[in-house]
Amino acid sequence: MADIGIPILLVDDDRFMRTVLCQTLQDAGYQVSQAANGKEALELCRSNYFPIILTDWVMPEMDGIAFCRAFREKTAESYTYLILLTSQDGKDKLIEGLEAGADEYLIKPVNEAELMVRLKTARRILDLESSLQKSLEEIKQLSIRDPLTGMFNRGYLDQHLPNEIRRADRYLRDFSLIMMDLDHFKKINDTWGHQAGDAVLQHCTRIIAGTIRHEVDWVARYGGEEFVLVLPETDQVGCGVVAERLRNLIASSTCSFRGENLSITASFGTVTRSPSDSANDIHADFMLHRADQCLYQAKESGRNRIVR
Ligand code: GH3
Ligand code: MG
Ligand code: MG
Ligand code: MG
Repeated sequence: MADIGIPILLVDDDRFMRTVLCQTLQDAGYQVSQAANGKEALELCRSNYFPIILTDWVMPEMDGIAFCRAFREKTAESYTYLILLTSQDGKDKLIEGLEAGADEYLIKPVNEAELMVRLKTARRILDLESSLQKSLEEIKQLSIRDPLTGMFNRGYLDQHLPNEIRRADRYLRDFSLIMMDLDHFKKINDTWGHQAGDAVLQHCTRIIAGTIRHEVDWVARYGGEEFVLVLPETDQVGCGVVAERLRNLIASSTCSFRGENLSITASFGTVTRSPSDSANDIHADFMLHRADQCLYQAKESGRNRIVR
């Protein structure tokens, strides 16, 4: 049975009808929920996702047509295949049902074999929809992530950093940003080759990922060997702790590449925005610029250090 576990919502005011259909669907392997009218069905759909809904037409409180209309008005993340079951025959009725948002229309008494093939069609469409969703999600990830490190890319940073800063400003929260740049990274490439450089970048990515708070913090690859860490709800002290932990972990670890243990250090520029700071700091460019200036000073004053 290929259908095992697919949730179906069965909506009908006729309890006998529901019992019979429910048994048929369960025998075919579907996981069936029931509602006695459109209103009850809408309520159930509020907290559950049903890929398929079979609904009667004539019902008290809210009929099948009103239900289809109300259901289609909601924005849904995934598609639901709606089948109207009814004894109302005729072209006009069919058009009205489909117009209201139904995908399919079955005349009562329901022929079991016909119901099964209609459900097969439903599953084909749902499968297509879910593979489209998956592709869209993959495309989205490709567009916001850097392929080498899996970190967010510059475009993502440009788009989301301003929102983060605005949110911190609105809720009167501290907000910190760390700009990190690997020291003499060019030397790694020149000495050991570009692939060694790539391995070092991945090594540093793992260290960063192990250091930040995953629920709120995030990090973007800003340039070749430059990273920006975004730390909401973090004051200057907290930011300093994160930067120092990172600096220390990177300096004390080695990246193994083809039998060699490669060492690297990194320099850091940090900037924290407190709620009492001037309005200028609200701008992402302003904060990035300040972090960049600090980073420059860290390089000038000997590298492998943090300047705030
Ligand atoms: P500094 O300490 O002043 O930062 O010196 P640096 O050598 O790290 O800085 P510089 O900006 O001169 O060199 C950065 C190098 O990073 C140059 C570039 O070829 C290399 N690079 C950028 N992106 C990648 C990448 O994806 N992979 C590898 N392997 N190297 C990269
Ligand atoms: Mg009815
Ligand atoms: Mg560098
Ligand atoms: Mg650089």
